[in-house]
Amino acid sequence: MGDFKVIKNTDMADEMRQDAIEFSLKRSRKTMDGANILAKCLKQQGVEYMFGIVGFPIIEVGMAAQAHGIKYVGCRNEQSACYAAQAMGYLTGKPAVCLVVSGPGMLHTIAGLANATLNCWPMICIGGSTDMDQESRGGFQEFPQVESARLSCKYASRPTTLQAIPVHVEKAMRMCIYGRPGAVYLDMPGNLVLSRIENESDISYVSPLPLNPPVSVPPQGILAQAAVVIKQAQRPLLIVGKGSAWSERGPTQLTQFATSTQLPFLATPGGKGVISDLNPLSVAPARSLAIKEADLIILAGARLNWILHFGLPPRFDKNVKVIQIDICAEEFNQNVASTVPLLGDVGETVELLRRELDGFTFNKSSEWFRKLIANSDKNRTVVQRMTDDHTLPLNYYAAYDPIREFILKNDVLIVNEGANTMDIGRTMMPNVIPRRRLDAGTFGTMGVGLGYAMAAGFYCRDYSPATKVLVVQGDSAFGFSGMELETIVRYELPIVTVILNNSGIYRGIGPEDWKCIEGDKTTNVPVLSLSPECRYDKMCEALGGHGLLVHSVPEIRRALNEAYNYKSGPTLINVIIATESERKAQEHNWLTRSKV
Ligand SMILES: Cc1ncc(C[n+]2csc(CCOP(=O)(O)OP(=O)(O)O)c2C)c(N)n1
Ligand SMILES: *[C@@H]1O[C@H](CO)[C@@H](O)[C@H](O)[C@H]1NC(C)=O
Ligand SMILES: *[C@@H]1O[C@H](CO)[C@@H](O)[C@H](O)[C@H]1NC(C)=O
Ligand SMILES: *[C@@H]1O[C@H](CO)[C@@H](O)[C@H](O)[C@H]1NC(C)=O
Ligand SMILES: *[C@@H]1O[C@H](CO)[C@@H](O)[C@H](O)[C@H]1NC(C)=O
Ligand SMILES: *[C@@H]1O[C@H](CO)[C@@H](O)[C@H](O)[C@H]1NC(C)=O
Ligand SMILES: [Mg+2]
Repeated sequence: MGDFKVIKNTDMADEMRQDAIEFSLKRSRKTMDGANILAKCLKQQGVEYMFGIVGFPIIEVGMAAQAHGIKYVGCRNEQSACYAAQAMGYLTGKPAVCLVVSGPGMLHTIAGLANATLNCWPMICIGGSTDMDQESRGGFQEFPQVESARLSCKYASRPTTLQAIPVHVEKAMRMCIYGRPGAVYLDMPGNLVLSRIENESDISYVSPLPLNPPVSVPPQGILAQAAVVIKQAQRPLLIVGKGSAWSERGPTQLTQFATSTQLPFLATPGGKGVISDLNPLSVAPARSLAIKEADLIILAGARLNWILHFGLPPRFDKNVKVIQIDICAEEFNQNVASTVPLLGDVGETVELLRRELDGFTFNKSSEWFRKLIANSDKNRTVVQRMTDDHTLPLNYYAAYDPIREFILKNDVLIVNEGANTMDIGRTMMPNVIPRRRLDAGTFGTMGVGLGYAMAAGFYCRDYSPATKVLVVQGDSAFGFSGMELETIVRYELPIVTVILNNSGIYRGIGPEDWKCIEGDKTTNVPVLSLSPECRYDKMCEALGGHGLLVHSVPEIRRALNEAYNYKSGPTLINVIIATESERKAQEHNWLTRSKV
């Protein structure tokens, strides 16, 4: 009797399962769920890439995204996914999406969102969240996500009905890419992901947003004022920032402007390559002198924040005039009064300014120019001396020499992070075209490297196949997201990572000294130290990639060539450098003071 009942129940369960499957198949033909409406809107609005980690309640969103033709990249940590999405937005000019789960997943993206917003890079983060009817009742991974995102984003919103999704997606696109770019957050409650609408005609889709933001330029009268100020300047300096790289025709127009005016220029880290670093008008090696003595700076899409020492004494002249060109009105008069504020697209504005200058050229035989060139040459001599010193373990400059040589011979997209590794890398690795350098940027964020590298890897694969991705990281920086090597292996990206290993943050201690540490390591190991026996190259091999351990300049040179012959995945080159290899002495230490 009992047995019969069990069998009967099983039959019934089977039947019900069959019914359920048929029902859902039938339903899915006619109806649309939130996940699919969201994916369809993202695709319509031009989203091409999605980086993320799935789980409750957004697995269906990831699946729907793939079904609608969006490329999905599964990462190992939400921070990296978020960094990858923003770098992709910067490289392609089209926002990418970072897809994450509720609560901790979403919170792991906050550092990345802040990074994108401070850095003015566009991206959309989509976070799943607790079902709305469980809110404030202790729902699974419940957290005030929209409020949490708001401080780190330009904009945050949550659709509450399926019909509202298209409007929220279009606005998310618009907010992250129009005006000054930044991050936006879109919250997707679990119940909305799964709920269905019987007839898709009840959804009004929004037509795709034009991805080239509207362009504005300053009035002619103000351009004329700027031209007068430029002609009067004795010691002018053009400073090219990341905004110039973002402006659609910025790189061409800035290069024309420099060529036609013959003004000496410097680039911020994000502005490197807008005008080639190899252009003879570059006075990068004389940066300190140039900013200290300039009587006029033309600030093209750069901010007077910490990277430019706030534009203030002692690094700048207290009477320096500023012709500022920016897309964001709120940025004018920040820290230093703008002598002439030029509000508009950087490239288009510079183009009008060039016409206004009507053939004016700065005198290349002037005392100012000669002084800058002499100072540049002097600095080059100092650097050359360190570069030529091949004593083992290598100093940073010597380790960078073969890397520089490689970059000059190839089209390379550089990812660079660390402290000394990045600061020295900025001067040792030239950029000849724009958007070929991704570094810890305005926020100084460690851990961005491999996420940026993934974006760079897919970007090169899909848009620029002849370009090679080269990551140069400090050993500490690598540690933040080293596990993403597995992601890079999984997607077979031929990314080469060079680790400049000094066994620590800024500096470490070598294996001999390490052995001498006695007693409790928590009290006796210096706070800057990392493990001196760490074989990061073996880690890459263990995950399915290729690993090389090198010590000398010829070994680095050989390793770089060998690495790019290994085309089906990542190579990690572990370069042992001196634990005490510091930067050359700086005249002003206030940006490096916490490092000494
Ligand atoms: C998210 C984050 N955590 C901590 C820091 C502080 N910090 C600045 S540089 C750095 C690491 C520098 O060491 P490494 O990457 O090995 O480069 P090195 O200077 O040794 O070449 C750290 C941890 C940071 N900038 N960002
Ligand atoms: C869906 O709605 C449209 C417009 O309201 C209507 O023409 C169509 O017949 C509906 N389809 C179904 C299957 O109900
Ligand atoms: C160039 O050299 C001068 C004088 O030695 C020094 O003060 C300055 O910091 C150097 N500039 C750069 C960019 O290294
Ligand atoms: C440029 O400057 C040099 C040095 O001051 C001067 O001799 C020369 O006449 C100037 N040339 C022009 C065209 O002003
Ligand atoms: C974000 O990442 C970019 C890319 O390197 C970096 O330049 C910037 O400093 C970072 N910004 C923040 C706010 O972390
Ligand atoms: C890192 O460098 C130190 C010396 O600076 C060395 O002792 C250690 O073995 C290196 N780690 C490796 C190879 O991963
Ligand atoms: Mg280090």
